[in-house]
Formats: sequence, C-alpha cells, structure tokens
Amino acid sequence: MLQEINFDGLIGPTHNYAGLSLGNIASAYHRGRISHPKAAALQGLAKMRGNIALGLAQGILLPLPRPNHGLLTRLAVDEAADPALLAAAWSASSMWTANAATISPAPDTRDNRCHITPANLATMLHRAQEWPATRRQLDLAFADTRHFAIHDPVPATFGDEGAANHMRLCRRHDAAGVEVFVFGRSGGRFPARQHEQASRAVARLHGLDPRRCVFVEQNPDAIAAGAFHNDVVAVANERVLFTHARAFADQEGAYEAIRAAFPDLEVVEVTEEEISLEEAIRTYLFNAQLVTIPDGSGMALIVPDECRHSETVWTWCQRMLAGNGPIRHVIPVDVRQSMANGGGPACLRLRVVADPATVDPRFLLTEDRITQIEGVVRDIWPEQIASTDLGTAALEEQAQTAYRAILELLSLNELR
Ligand code: SUG
Repeated sequence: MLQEINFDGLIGPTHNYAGLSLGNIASAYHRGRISHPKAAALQGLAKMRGNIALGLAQGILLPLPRPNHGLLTRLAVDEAADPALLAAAWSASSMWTANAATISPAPDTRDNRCHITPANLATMLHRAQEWPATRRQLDLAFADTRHFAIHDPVPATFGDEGAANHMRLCRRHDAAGVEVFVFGRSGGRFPARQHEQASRAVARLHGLDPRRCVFVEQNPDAIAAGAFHNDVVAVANERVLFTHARAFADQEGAYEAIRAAFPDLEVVEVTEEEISLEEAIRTYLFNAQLVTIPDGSGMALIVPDECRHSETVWTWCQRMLAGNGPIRHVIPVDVRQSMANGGGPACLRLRVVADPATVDPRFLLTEDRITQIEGVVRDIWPEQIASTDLGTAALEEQAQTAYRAILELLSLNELR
C-alpha cells in the first residue's frame, strides 16, 4: 500500500555553526557559536520517535562522511585558504533532507514508478558537495527499479534545491496528485537558489502530465526577508495548502493556477497583519510538517518550539484550532540545534510516497531502532564543536568513528 514515509536526516557528528548560507538569517546570526552535535542528533531522533508514535511511517538517511577530503583537494585548501572553504568540507548540512531530492510519487508519473531526482544544490558550496553521497544512499534505499526511478541531478547551471521548493496536492497520498514547483528569480539581495529551468527539467524527467504541474514564482520579498526556500513560507499536505499571504510573487494567480489543476484545493492563509513575514521566518511556522494522522483525527502541524514562544504565532495557532479548518492539531517539537542553522522540522525530512515493503528496510525506523541509534549518538557524537575544532585531527577521528559506528549498526557498510 502506498503511503507517505518521512525520511529524516540523522544529524551528523560535525554539526557546526559556520555561517555558510548567505540569505539564511539564522545561519548568519549563529555564525561562530558553539554547536552541540549530540544534542542536535537527539533532538532530531526525538522528532522521529514522536512521528512514529502518531502512527506515521518513518525512514532515515545517514550523515555523509565528513570532512570531505575530495573537496579540500579540489580547492587546494591549506592554512592560507578562506576558513569558509575548510568549514564547507566539514558541514553536516545533509541533515536537511528536504533538499536531498525531488520526489514524484508513482500515481503522478507516466510509467507509474516513483521518480527521484537528487538536487544539485549548486548555489552553496557546502551543499553542492552533497549529492553524490546522497545519491548512493538513495540508490540503496530505493533500489527496486520496478517501483523507483532515480535520475541524475539536473546540470548545475540550473540550481535545484529539491523538495524544499516542491509541493504536492492530492485527495489522498496514493491518488494522482498535482505537483507545484516554486522557483525564484535572481537579482535580489540574496541568491534565488531554485531556478525555473531546474524545476521544469525535473517535471519532464519525472514524466509528469503537464496539465498536472504548476510552476509558481517565489515572492522576491520573501527571499529578501530570508525565505531562501519556499518551504519556509508554505507547506502542503493532501488537499491543503498552508501558506503565508506573501509566499508567492502573484499570490492570487498562484491559487488560481493550482485550483485550475486541482479544484479541491483548500488554502489556509496567514496574512501579513496576522503574522508578519519576518515573524513567520523567525519562528519557522510554515517550516512545519503538515501530516495526516492515521487515526482519523485530521491533520497535524508539527511546528518548531519557537512558535510556542511567539505570542503572535501561538495566538494565531490557538485561534485556528478553535475554528473548523482542516488542521486539527499543532504539535511543537524542539529542534533548536538545527533551527539555529535555518533548518526546521520540515527541512529535516524528505517525503516519499511508497509502499514501505518496496524500500530497503535498513532505511526504515522502528522505536527500537531509534533507541539503538540514540545509544550510538550518546556514546560517540561530540558534545560540542567550536569553529577552531574544524580541521583538527581529534574531531576528524571522532567524526569517522561515529560514522563507522552508525554504518555498522544499520548494516550499511557498503556506504563506507
Ligand atoms: O541550505 N543551512 C541550510 C538550511 C536548509 C533548510 N532547508 C530547507 N528549508 N528545506 C541551508 O541554508 C547552514 C550551514 C552553516 O551555516 O554552517 C545551512 O546550510
């Protein structure tokens, strides 16, 4: 049976705050702070555990080997090099698996297979190095070619940020959907990372019906305010689009275009007067997981804890719950360590609609599995990392020990 499976990225042992992402306000703000990789990974695992408890299917993608010596060699990084180049090779940014790939579930595609295109993440150096190793994991997890087709990333001239700029509307996850691709236009104060040509290429590669694809431009003001990915200002689940009123360049035009392809669309919109774009980006209200709870009690919005601490945002949530809209639960989760780098609950997961029986079980989680992973994290993940730790032999040794331990635990030694 086809169902939505959330593949969360396990937060890696080199998680640090190097301020590498121009246009990502949280990353820039926390630059140079001390990070806490162990706490970070445990926060992510607690979120996964919570989702399993809600009855949701949960998968995992592993951290990538860091430091990436290949990148250091290609850039001839030495003592004289810019520290940001060194930091890039140590980045744990693959934790944000919403950027790992774009996924088109089988009911949407011409050949009835689930199509996957790893994102080239070309705009940011530390992210552009991710895809080859990510792809190796995708190739294993979704190896069954009767059900999955994995493409090469689109050429890096066209920046592609994966599922963070992609939404799917459908009556049920196992029914044919309408896929919405949200791209940015360059020229603003911050880079527009998702290029229109990349979105269009992915739609063609996946064999989507052009009548069931919508291409929408991100609001340049949203990008300038720090919404470097569309999933910072909008999220969709089944027939619901939960969005800030300033997410798209032509908001009404976007609703009309989506509705033309998907008449059942239900928009839950937050206006600028209710919650400003700035506050929405600060609290990451829209970087929530919007999920359908299998017990029939409606949809839940899994939001960062920061939302609970904003009076404006929390009051809005309570008011929404008191009404009779489709979102029936708001569940705060503590992913503070990731949030400080601009990654909320939705960034940390890649949604795949598939029959779990067709996925390599080593990438699927149970509560027991999570307990085992937590054990390894508690034993081996570094307690904290300062910027001066990057590049040291001690941290490298610790990171490699951690990586080996997790591969061993999950029987994934072929990723070595
Ligand atoms: O690409 N942060 C990530 C956050 C990605 C969030 N993903 C989604 N919105 N789907 C990024 O900007 C910061 C790393 C640093 O500065 O060290 C970083 O890469």
